[in-house]
Amino acid sequence: MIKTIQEKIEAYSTILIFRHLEADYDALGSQLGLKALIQENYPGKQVLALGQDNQFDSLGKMDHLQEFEGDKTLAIVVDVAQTHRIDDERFLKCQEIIVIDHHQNDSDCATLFWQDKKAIAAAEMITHLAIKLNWKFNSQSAKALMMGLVSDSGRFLFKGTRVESFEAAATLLNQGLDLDEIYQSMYTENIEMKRLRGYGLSTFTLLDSGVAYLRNAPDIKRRFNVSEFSVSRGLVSVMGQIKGVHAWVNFTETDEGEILAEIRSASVPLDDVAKSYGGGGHQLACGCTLHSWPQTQELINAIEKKVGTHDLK
Ligand SMILES: [Mn+2]
Repeated sequence: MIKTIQEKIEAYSTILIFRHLEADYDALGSQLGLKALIQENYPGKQVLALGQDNQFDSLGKMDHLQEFEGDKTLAIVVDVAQTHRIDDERFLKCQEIIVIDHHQNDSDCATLFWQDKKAIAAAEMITHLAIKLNWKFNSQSAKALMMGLVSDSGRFLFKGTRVESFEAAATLLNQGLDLDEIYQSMYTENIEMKRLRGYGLSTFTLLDSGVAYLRNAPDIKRRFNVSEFSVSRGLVSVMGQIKGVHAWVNFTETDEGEILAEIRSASVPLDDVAKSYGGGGHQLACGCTLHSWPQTQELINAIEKKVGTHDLK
């Protein structure tokens, strides 16, 4: 697989790299890390990272492409495998589409699919790809990949962190990274975000089944002066790592009236529940989009049922 990926990269002079919507550190770290790796190791190639501009400026900026001839172009999609979740649909026009992903979902668009469901981060996969191909790292690729690895592993805390995660981290740290600077840039929050977490922590509901949830109306983001992404992704973690909480869901209504459900679990796999609502992700960290508040109750019921079949302390 890795050799085939190398051959494809060598065969094309233009390579476009894509990642998922609602970019996070792993999506961007994998995307921009891979871009920097290819540029460093194949200097003649045109390599662009596409997708919406975002707030993660510390990782680097997105490229903008007006015209391109898809028939001579290789697309590499990282940290996502399904068309509807990929930011910028121009990958569909490319001659070949390599997908590199660690989520549970199958791919509906890959011409070459490298999936490793056990990898803690797509950045872990790309770091090992580079190690196996003897590619040179530079400070840019190492920093981007490290941020992806650190973020998706929850600072090497999440279940699924493995020997390969630390091997990847060791290789990246050997490039002379300033780990303190990386952690400061990733984990120093503004006061609005801290206040939002305080709100979430003091208001979430915990059911007798050990399932916890939060329901966030659209005005929460305005009340705390934060983004919708901050409410949806930032508040889910406040219900985690609490004794007796086996699974937890953060529901966030958008201005368009859809409800984003971020689902987490301590040990019981819940990705099948997310998939049954058109979503997906990982076994213990997944999500889906719902269309009404009654559906949130259905989802909670489904999770309670799944959790109830397991013997938990
Ligand atoms: Mn990821």
